[in-house]
Amino acid sequence: MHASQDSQGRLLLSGNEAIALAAKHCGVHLATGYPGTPSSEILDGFQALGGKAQWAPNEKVAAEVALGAAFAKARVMVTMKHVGLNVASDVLFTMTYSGMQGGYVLVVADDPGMASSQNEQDSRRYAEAAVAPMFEPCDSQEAYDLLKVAFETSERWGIPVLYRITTRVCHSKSAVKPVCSPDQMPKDVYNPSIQFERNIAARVMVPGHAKPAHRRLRAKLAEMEAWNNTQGPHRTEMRSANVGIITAGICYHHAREAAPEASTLRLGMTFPLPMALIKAFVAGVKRCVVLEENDPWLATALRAAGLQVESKNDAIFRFGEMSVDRVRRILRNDDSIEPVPPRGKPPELCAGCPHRSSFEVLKELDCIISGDIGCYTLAALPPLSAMDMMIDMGAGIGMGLGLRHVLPEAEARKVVSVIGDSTFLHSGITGLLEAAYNPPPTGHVVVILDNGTTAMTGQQEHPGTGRKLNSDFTNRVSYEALGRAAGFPNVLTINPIRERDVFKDAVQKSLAKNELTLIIAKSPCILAVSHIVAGEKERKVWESNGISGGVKTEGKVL
Ligand SMILES: Cc1ncc(C[n+]2csc(CCOP(=O)(O)OP(=O)(O)O)c2C)c(N)n1
Ligand code: SF4
Repeated sequence: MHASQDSQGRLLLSGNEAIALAAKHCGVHLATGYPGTPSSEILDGFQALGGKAQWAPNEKVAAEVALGAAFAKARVMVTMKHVGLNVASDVLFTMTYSGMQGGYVLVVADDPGMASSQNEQDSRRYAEAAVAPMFEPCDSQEAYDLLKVAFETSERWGIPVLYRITTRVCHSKSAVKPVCSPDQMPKDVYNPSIQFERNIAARVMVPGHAKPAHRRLRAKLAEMEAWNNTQGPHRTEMRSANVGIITAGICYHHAREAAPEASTLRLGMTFPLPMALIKAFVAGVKRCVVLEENDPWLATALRAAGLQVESKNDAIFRFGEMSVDRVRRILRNDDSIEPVPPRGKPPELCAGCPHRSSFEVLKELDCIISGDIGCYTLAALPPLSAMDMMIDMGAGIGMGLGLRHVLPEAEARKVVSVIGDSTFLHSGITGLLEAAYNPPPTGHVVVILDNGTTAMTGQQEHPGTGRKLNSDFTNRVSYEALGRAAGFPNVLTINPIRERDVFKDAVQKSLAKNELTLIIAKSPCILAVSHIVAGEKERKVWESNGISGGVKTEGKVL
């Protein structure tokens, strides 16, 4: 037994830790993804357990790397936050057609209430739109147990499976009894012979192949629904016949606490829905209430199937997380205004954060700042109030270019696009290409805030840090070389703290030119500085040993 297991063999794990352990016990060959709260710890956990885990530059690439591996019969897991699925959706919508020969589970972490996200979109809509089966664990034990069922479903139907978790499931800790100790492997672990077998018609999605693939997909869907009705991972708990609650995910636990006497149908697989099972449950109770966070997706589907169910008042409860108190209110049809929770202290940049200096300068120069997502988005809040827009990862460059194209010249000259290093590599590179391809008449100024890490989501490595998820050294991208290759005539690397005046002068002069300028504001995240500085020293040894073979950075070493 593992040291941290109790006398009954249980471990205290968060949902993310439970998924990492389940991935190990499911024999996952490769886990990949892009960081995003609340999903980020899954890959670190899997790697700590000895699994092969890696960060991709973005979610789409992660999903595609995993697909290639699954074409060779591997078991693969991809992790991301809900908005990451927007980025990966292009591959998702067609890999449900092509299918795969290995097991493919895409873990997507929704953030109802937007604890750390720019929206509270509902990933269940992706399952339906892309025709991908979806599982929704309600706690750490289910997060562990259902992953195996998800892989088996994927392999049985040759289809990618979405594994939807939410903030509370990801981060709450509860007891998990694994099938064996974390340092062992189950006896029945999936162990295929990894190999590539050519099947052009199944994998090259030209119309002639995609048309029959779409029909195959719909047929699979019907089969999966039949299976889900009779063998799906659901739990019907009949208590009082007066009230029944249909739910999934964390809402199940809220329902149990708020209404212990109510009967419950807890769905483990929410797409395709087990409609026959649901109909039988509805028929067995006098009043049936659907409990769900976010969109009224489940309630709408049940009503469309002709079922008379009650649901939350979406004018109130569509926004934010579900809670025990909210469930009580929903059950007693209480639509009164909710008390406003006390306002917490607003987040702020750390003392000594290099982003502070960059934004102070841009503010002093009265720039119009087209921003992006990362720690530096905090510059939008008082006292700096130095970011004018932020929508999605990578958008800062495109939005800045749009402003430059239409604003009167004097205003256009003030526009600067500011983007973090991880965000630039995630989806800013194409914005850089757009700038070079369609340069505005006044040119443009792009500032990459290179703090040597993905700070906002917990200091993950990325292709600009030159280290992999497991901290091994690897190739390191050169922003300077990228800028020049794209066609930027002016490329500068400046430390915005130590060379504040140089930085200010460079921005000022660049704004006055009708040219494209890329400024790399290079200074380490204060929380990661010891890791970065120590890494630079070790890297020199690594490179001098001739192991690199990669592109050496032209930037200053700090
Ligand atoms: C599509 C998408 N994926 C992931 C995230 C989560 N996320 C927000 S900002 C960010 C990266 C921040 O790193 P960086 O750009 O280097 O800025 P820093 O936080 O280091 O200042 C990530 C991964 C997101 N918001 N959207
Ligand atoms: S974690 Fe790093 S990048 Fe983020 S605010 Fe703190 S010092 Fe700045």
